[in-house]
Amino acid sequence: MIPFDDSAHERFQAQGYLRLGKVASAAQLAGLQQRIDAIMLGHVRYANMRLQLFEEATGQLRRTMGCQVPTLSYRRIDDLEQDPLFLAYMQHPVFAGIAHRCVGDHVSVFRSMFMNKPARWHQELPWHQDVGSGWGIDTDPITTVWTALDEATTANGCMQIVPGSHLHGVLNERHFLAEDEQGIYARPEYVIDLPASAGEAILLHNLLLHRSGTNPTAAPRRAFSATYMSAATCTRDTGQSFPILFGPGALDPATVEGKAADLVQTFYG
Ligand SMILES: O=C(O)CCC(=O)C(=O)O
Repeated sequence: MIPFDDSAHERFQAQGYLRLGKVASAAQLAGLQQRIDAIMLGHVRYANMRLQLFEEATGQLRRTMGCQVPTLSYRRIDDLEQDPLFLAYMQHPVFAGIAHRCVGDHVSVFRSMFMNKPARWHQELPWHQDVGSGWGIDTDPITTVWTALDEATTANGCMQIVPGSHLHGVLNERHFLAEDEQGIYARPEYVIDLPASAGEAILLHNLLLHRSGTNPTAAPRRAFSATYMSAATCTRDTGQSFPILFGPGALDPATVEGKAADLVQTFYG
């Protein structure tokens, strides 16, 4: 694990990403791996949790509220800050230090999101930045921690990034890059693979260009990402703020309750 000192902060600002090492203990990682599978299989249930299901019959992605089908093929799950194990991980002292330095004393989470590439997953995630007007919030966040829950390799669709691309600013308000923009900003010679071992955490600038490929292997490639931002950040339509991770009003894993229904009606991000 590397300390987030001045030199680490400078490297993050210059490159747009920083390997943080294995922040979770082996026991904590095993807990997160087991918990996410238990959520997908409906053994641990949250009524107001948004899941994205891949339906093999139609080849379409469909959102469900709460687990409606027990399967390890969910593509994405949001609202994980209501789960005590994921909340405790997001509040790890290493992340508290980073959030304090990059965001401030009062920090909320925009999305606490499981991203899955189930076994034999044939869809690519195109080049994008994690900002844009489509997110519907009044300030673009800049710090996301992405954690590999399984080893991510070139063979199973690890992330690819363009180091330094965050310095271009917002390239496309619609989140994904258009083809001509890819030809300018994500030329093959600019791209590096970002393999990671299970439990490894990587700090990503939200403006950093990233994508990931398919997973033709027989095992899933699971990951968890959390976006830390100022607690003052609100949705543009309703003025809704987001769950607090650090500072006054912060959620506590010992007392956290299921998320309120009115916080999951509209999808931001
Ligand atoms: O895990 C991946 O493949 C990509 C995740 C991603 O795009 C994100 O966390 O913003």
